[in-house]
Amino acid sequence: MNKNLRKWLPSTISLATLLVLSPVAAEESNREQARVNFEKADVNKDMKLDRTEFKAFIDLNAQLGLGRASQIRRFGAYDKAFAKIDADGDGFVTKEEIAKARN
Ligand SMILES: [Ca+2]
Ligand SMILES: [Ca+2]
Repeated sequence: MNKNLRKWLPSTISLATLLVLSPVAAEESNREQARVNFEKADVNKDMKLDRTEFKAFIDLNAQLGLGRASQIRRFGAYDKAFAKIDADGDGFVTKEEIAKARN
């Protein structure tokens, strides 16, 4: 029994590692997608999103099922989400503010 357990343990560990690691990899590609969407939505290329650009950003993310974008779109909660992410309240959201809001 113990012998078998010892034999199986390493593969159990690597499987567990895999299960833990794959969501991280998915998270990474989601971040990459969100970055691409940010640039698409940033029509005037000032590296920040106003309310109109932010709505486009959320819609792009929602299409890909990223984060909470689908919920924001479904409930039309763009303004609420914008206010939450716009930490300094200057009426624009930056990549940094989005990154912080995610944590
Ligand atoms: Ca912009
Ligand atoms: Ca801001």
